[in-house]
Amino acid sequence: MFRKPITAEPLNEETPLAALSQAITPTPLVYARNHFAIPHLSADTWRLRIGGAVAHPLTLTLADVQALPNVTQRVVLECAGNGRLAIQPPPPGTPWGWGAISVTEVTGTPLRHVLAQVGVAETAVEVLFIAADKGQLEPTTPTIAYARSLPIATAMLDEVWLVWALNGEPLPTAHGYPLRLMVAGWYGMAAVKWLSEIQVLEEPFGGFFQRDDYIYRGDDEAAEGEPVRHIRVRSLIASPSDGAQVGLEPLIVRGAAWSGDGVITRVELSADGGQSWHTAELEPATHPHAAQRWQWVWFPPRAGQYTLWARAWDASGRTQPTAARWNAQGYGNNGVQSVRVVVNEQ
Ligand SMILES: Nc1nc2c(c(=O)[nH]1)N[C@H]1C(S)=C(S)[C@@H](COP(=O)(O)O)O[C@H]1N2
Ligand SMILES: [Mo]
Repeated sequence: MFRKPITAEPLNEETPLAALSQAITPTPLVYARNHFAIPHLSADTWRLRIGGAVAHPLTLTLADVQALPNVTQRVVLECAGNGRLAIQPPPPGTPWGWGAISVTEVTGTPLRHVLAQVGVAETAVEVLFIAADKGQLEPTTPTIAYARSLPIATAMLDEVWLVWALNGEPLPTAHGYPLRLMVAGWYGMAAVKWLSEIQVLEEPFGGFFQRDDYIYRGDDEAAEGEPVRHIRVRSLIASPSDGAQVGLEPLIVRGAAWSGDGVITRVELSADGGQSWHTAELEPATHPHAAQRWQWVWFPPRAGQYTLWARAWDASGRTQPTAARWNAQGYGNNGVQSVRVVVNEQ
């Protein structure tokens, strides 16, 4: 299996959907999503500066960060643009099919340990994360770094980590070496890679990737101008693959489902355009931030062409629309995926 190339510069590549039938996505198959060229940093010279509205600004080495209490968690990372290609006509943005999603085991320290060391001012409203990758949005515009903020209350949650390991190994260069942020349950834009500076802010951050990008406009489930945050409930079919040819015999349909608003409570499949839905066998939610795998045995009634649909429900009662969800930048489209299957007599 390989990652599927989407764009070369900057590097954007999808996880093959077949990999979602495994509990953990193997590191070489983890999708890569970049806005700029990938920076190559050395842990020896790298430092994390923490300043702004704090009592004691700090500069930490990687060893300093790794000396803090650490946790290993299984997490879904999904790009907010995942599924954009299914919106017709596709809105502007990286043309992602369905593979901008991975499930990995990350090791890091809750951010609040670092914030406790610097002493956050009572006037703080946000925490800003500035990365080492930089570039121009247009040939005539200034060079900017990738940077995103979190509300101060979010930054203090146990589910926000400074992460240095992926699947038990140091972060690969493409995934943020030596240190990245991980915000469980939020779309991937929040998981700032190649962290170089953390600033505690007394005013909300107005940078491009905060105020202009990653905003819902014209979305029927979000307020106008609402920031993109929690991952919308989604289920994807890992096998069969789209266009598969199968025999006229029982077929095990496998996939995974996840949500940023609660664990998955049910997955249903349809092979007849939504006329009938069948409940899949669902893995229990033993890792609350990971995906849950499911399977369903389909008995094709006769030879022919079929389209398989899967939809998930989460503990908050949310589910997926059968049609693609439109908004101006194509974020959070959790409309059901269609997988075409040809059933042959033999
Ligand atoms: N510094 C930096 N961090 C970043 C990005 C980026 O371009 N630069 N892309 C973000 C987006 S949109 C996503 S979906 C995830 C992808 O993480 P991955 O490439 O490790 O899968 O990283 C996020 N963090
Ligand atoms: Mo993303």
